[in-house]
Amino acid sequence: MRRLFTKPSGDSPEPPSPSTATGPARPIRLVYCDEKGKFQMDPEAVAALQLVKDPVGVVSVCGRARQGKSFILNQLLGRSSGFQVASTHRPCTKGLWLWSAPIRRTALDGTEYNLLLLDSEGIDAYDQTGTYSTQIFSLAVLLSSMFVYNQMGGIDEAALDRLSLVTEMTKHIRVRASGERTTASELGQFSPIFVWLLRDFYLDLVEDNRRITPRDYLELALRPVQGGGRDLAAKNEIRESIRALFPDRECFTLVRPLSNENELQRLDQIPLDKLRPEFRSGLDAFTKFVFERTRPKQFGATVMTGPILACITQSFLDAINNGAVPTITSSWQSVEEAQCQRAYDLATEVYMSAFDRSKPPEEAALRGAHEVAVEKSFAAFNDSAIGAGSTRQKYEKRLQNFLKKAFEDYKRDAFREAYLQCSNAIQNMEKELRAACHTSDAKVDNVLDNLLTKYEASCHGPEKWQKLTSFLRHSLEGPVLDLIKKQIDQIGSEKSSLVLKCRSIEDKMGLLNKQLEASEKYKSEYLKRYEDAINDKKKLGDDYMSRIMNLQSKCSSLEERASSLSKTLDSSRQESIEWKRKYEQVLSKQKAEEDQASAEIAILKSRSSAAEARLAAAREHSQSAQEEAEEWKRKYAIAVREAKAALEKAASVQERSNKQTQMREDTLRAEFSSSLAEKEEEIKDKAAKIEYAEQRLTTLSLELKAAESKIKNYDLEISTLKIGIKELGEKLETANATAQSFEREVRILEQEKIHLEEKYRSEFNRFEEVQERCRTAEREAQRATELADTARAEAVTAQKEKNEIQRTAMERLAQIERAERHVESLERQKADLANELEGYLCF
Ligand SMILES: Nc1nc2c(ncn2[C@@H]2O[C@H](COP(=O)(O)OP(=O)(O)O)[C@@H](O)[C@H]2O)c(=O)[nH]1
Ligand SMILES: [Mg+2]
Repeated sequence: MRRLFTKPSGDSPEPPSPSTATGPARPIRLVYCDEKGKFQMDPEAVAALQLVKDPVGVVSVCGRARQGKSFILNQLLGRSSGFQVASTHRPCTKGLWLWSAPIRRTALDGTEYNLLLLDSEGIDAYDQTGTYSTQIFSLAVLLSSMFVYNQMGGIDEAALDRLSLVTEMTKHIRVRASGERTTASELGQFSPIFVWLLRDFYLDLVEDNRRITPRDYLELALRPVQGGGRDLAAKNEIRESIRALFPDRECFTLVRPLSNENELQRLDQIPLDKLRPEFRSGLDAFTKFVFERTRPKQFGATVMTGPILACITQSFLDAINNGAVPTITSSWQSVEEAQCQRAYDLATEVYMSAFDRSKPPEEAALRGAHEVAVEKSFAAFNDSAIGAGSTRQKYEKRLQNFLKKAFEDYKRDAFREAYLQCSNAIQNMEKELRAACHTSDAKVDNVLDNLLTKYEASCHGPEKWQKLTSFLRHSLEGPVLDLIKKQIDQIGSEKSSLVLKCRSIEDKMGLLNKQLEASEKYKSEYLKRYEDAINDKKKLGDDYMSRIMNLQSKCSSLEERASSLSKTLDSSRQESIEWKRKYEQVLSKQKAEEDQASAEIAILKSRSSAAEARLAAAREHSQSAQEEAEEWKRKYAIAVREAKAALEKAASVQERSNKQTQMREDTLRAEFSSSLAEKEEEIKDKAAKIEYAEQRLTTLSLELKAAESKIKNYDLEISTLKIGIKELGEKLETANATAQSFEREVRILEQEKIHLEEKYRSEFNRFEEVQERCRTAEREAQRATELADTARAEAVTAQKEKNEIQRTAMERLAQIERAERHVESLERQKADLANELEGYLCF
């Protein structure tokens, strides 16, 4: 549900100000009666309606006060509170109230629309004459798609009588502005669906012992009453007018919602499920009917929208306030007129702002911009305009005329301005061209190109090319031709100087080519020499390498031999040391033996001394025994003999041992001396060998030294060779550098040659280009002359056509004037007739 307005000001019936245009949904005054008794529209409601651009369907509920109208409207809204449900006699502000939030609905045929609910207040509350009630009643009928007449109880004579307001309505509304009084059936064509809602209905709907529907009940009630009498005619008239006014009608009955009287007073506070089921089902049927059958209100092709509703309400109120009778057709027409006028104003504004004034002033571009703006303008018009009849067509036509005129005016101004611009530009171009032709280095094609590009970009309009053509013709025949002739002369002289230059360059090139050949020859010779030197160097290198290898191998074999000899020397030395050690062993052994012999001798000496001692003892004993006896002489003699023998024996033993020792010594000596001699011999031999080896060694080391000195010599030679190679390399490098510098020189010379060739070619091309431009300029001059001729011929034809059109236009104007005069006379006739008719009516 859309919400349009702000919070209501509580219970106060005072309308909120239009500035509070947002907020929760609530009832707002649509129409009220001011202090002067004039009907007014509340600006807030108007503003709210202006926002509802889609089609609207209007359901209004009318009837006497305090009969549950507001309650039933709240049920349609699906709310317990909405429109004020009053339990007292305090009436709300008189008039029509609108629920601020339209209900978005889709009709059975798929049409989307906004459902607006209208509540009527104050009908017959204070109205003694009934005029006010009738006016509100009429207004509600005129504005609604569905008109609900709410009433307590059944349809009886009193109820019908109360509805006689309806018959009153015909006095208050007219279908057309002129003509007779409008009948109820005429009004019926514009009537809403009529629903008679009967509240607290208690009757059984039975007729001739069969159940009937509320609709049947309504139809029965509206059936003419049979009989006679004055009242009867009045009764039937009421019935007749209701039937005529509401051809599409329906009736719904609702039982009393609750039996408790007190609770009935505050029905809006009782939950729906506490109400009687019969009431609830009746309410459902009624709600369903309202939602299904309501359609957007329509008049002819114009579908009611929020703004139209506001507009038409105002139109009806104006009529009522002026004491006139609201006229449906005129009101709708005035609404259509106003809406179409607004649409027209808007469309013209849209056209003026949408027209792209930045487009160049050329027919096609301007027409394109015009068409775009026209499309937007018509879209704006169609968005706002209503109806499909003559009013709309009239405004469409006016809009078309306006657009056409606006476009023509704009085009004329734009073309005039463009013409002036072209003329100015051409004048400037002439000046510039003349100035350019007089400069020394004048390049007329450049100047012309620049001028033409500038002209093309900045100048527009239908005369653009004609002006340019005449300018070109004048320029080409005048200053440009002179300049070109001058240039051709210049180029001729330039060409001959270039040819001369070219020849000298060719000579130079021949010389340079020769130099190049010589240097190339020199280069190849040098390269050959360089290669030979390299080969020699390689050979020498190889030779030296092989010699070095040989020497190295010899050296290594000598080293091997020296090492083997030193090994043999070492082993001989080892052997001689061994022999020395053995000799020392033998010597020590001999010494030991000598020591043993001397020890034995010492022992023997000690023994002999012991024997001498014993002999001395014996001698003492013999002396002692001399006294004793001569006997002992023999013993003595024996002892002497024995001693002698012992002495002899000792001497012989000593001799023998001495001999033996001597012998042994001699043998040992002999043995030792022989072995010594042997060893000495061996030593001698070894020493000789060593000597020989040493001699060899010295010879070998001498040889080694010689080889080393040789190697040194070789090294020296190698280093000298290396220096030679280095020198050769350096020479080679310098030769390379010279060759490279020669090559560079050659390249520079070649580049010079290419450059000179290019220069020659470009000069040649320029010469050809100039010739070509000359030719093009001549051709263009030719073409420009042709174009000028064609343009002249076209201008003549256009002039003829213009004359023809002017003539036709004059004729048309005369026709229009005639038609206008005819229309005026017809209108005068019509006015006369109207006056006559009015006089007749008054009469
Ligand atoms: N008896 C009866 N009272 C009702 C019914 N609907 C509403 N009322 C009560 O009637 C009083 C007036 O209701 P309201 O909707 O303001 O009537 P309005 O003046 O016609 O808009 C309130 O106290 C409601 O509670 C109904 O169907 N039957
Ligand atoms: Mg009410």
